[in-house]
Amino acid sequence: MENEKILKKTDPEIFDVIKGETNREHSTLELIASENFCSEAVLAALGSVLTNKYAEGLPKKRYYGGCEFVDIGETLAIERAKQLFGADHANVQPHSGTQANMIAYYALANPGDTIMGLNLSHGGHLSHGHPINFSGKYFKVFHYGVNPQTEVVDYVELRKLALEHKPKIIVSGASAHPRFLYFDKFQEICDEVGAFQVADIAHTAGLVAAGLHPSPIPYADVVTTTTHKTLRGPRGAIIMCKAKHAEAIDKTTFPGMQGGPLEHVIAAKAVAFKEALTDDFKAYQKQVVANAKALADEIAKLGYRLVAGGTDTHLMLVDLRSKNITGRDAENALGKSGITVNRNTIPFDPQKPFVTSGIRLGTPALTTRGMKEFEMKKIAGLIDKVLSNIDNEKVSESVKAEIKQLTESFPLYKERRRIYDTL
Ligand code: DSN
Repeated sequence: MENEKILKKTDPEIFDVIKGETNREHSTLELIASENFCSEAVLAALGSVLTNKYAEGLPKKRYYGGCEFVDIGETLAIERAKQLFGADHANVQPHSGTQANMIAYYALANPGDTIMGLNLSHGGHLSHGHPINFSGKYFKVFHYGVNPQTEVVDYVELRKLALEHKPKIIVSGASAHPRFLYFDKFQEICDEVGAFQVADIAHTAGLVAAGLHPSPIPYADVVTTTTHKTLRGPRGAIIMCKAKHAEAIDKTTFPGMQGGPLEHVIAAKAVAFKEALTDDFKAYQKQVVANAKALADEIAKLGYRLVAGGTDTHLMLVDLRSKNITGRDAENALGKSGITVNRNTIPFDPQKPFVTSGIRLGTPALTTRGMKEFEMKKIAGLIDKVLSNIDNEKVSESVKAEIKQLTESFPLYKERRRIYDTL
């Protein structure tokens, strides 16, 4: 309360930004698959004096004095990450998922070497070798894709391409692939062609930690993940690896790619990992997956085609072509009614990436609010109502009213909002 008062007095404009965003998060339905709502404990660590400290280096091996407390915080984060995923080694300093991937590539390969990653338009990620990203500029890239029939990663094509191009690294991982990825299959191919496997589990990390998605840890040389998606921690990333790569990963992180670590974020990562080690977190992840299945089933019943026929995970891709709507129009119409989604290319999309034929829906954030299968079915109906009546103000207003009821029944950051309202 005191902190908020001080902020309001010092900078009322930024106070209003934070208040507005808190209210937006509470009053809308967040279906962006890569977003979530972290706990008050995580927020408390983020907003702490740990932001003041320079701590280049690693715990007990720093280039600055006065690191006795941040050393404890960072060691807790490292040990908890290792325990959560069963990893040999963890570095908790990467500022973002893309930066974690950059560190992984530079630790294992040299600029100009060949890497392979999943095509962005088939569900990959910019940092998996897209030509406009550092990964596509500094490495020679060959992309693999999904099978046109099954729309899941085509391991046969991947093996063929890998044998042909002999990559130094094969990146396994995706940001829009609704079915399981099998890291053991990736590893077989890596072993055959002498490549390193870098698994990017940014999307599924929470599911992996809860044992609900195959883990890359026994196979991949290096595993990267963000900490703010299904893991429900602060915005940031970590890298895990086999013991033999520990030194290269640590040195490439600092001094190779980064300067001072963000110790306030690292402390918040430690808090999130502690939360993720509980049975409650496992139950939460189970519900995330159950909710995704319920939402996908209902969306399919309403006549939409789902890429890869459904989902094994927290997300799904909806092909809107049968309804004659583009992803861009759907994202805009849903947004106006209070349902936040992102447009997304579907495999072999005839539309440009700025327009797209699909939307991506994910359940981590709504599940954090306590919503279950019943609400997912209702939300599928609301999505269909909006998409079947684009530009119909009356329908949009009636959907908004239903969303208000729903969000009031599953309040978010209630105490925080109450305090903001009293100031
Ligand atoms: N932007 C993230 C996502 O939405 O999946 C990936 O970086």
